[in-house]
Amino acid sequence: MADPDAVIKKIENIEIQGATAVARAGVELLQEMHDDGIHQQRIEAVAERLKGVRPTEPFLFNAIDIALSTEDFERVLAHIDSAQDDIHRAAADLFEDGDTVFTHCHSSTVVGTLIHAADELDQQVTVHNTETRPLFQGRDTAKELADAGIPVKHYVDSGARLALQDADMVMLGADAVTSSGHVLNKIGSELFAEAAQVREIPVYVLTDSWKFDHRTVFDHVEEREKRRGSEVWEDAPDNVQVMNYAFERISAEHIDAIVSDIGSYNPETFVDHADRNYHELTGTEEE
Ligand code: RUB
Repeated sequence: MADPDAVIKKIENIEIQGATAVARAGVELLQEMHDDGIHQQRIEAVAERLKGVRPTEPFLFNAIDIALSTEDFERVLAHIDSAQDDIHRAAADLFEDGDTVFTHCHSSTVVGTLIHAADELDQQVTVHNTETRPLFQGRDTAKELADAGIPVKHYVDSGARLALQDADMVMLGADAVTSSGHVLNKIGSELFAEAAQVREIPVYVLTDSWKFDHRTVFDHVEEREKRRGSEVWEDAPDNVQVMNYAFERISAEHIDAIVSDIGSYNPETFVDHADRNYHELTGTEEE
């Protein structure tokens, strides 16, 4: 069985990175504990610790809740995989051969969609992406796309204006979708979405419907992870407070469509469907 402390550490240090990979790793760990006959109380304690590691990850919370309440870990893992396939297919309709797609950070959903389009549909796009300070997740995006034969132009974060110049669309992942249809994603996402809107470039968010954060239904403020300042500046002077917010909110008004395993919708309609879907899956009442 994997060591729970080691898995939690990897998630905390962003060695296991991106909402989908984090949810998958969390459920796989609990499944192993369950299969090894570990006492339920201990499993629940690890589940609570997992939920606390990256507070802006409702996919992890939802996947854990559904897995524990149904004890059907395989079904949850199967959902994660099949939802990715569904999103890849739905999102590939958004671009045409020869388009340029701008993306930020590392979303396995966006990367998977671009590779699916190139491999399965022979749609060749060029990708403009940002390096994504402070942890450079954009390099993973660039490497994975380049390995798949997709041409990439890689920009420093502040070069996004230039990167957007020839872009046909912005394609972003999501960590959370709130009840108002806002999306939380890597810091910088709203800046790029706003800049895209000024240039009339459409903004698409690709997400598993289980990233809907039902805790925001009564207008609770969704939690926004703030990470240690040393990731940005290791030896910053004592009186400099380094503000290392991991995520920011892309306002629903800057999003043209949310493309998900349950369909492509405007943010408001997506929320209706995702909320209903969650309550059907968990057997809980809609608020
Ligand atoms: C990752 C990030 C990704 C989303 C979606 O931030 O913002 O866009 O998690 O990823 P971090 P995916 O590097 O802080 O985890 O599409 O793989 O679920």
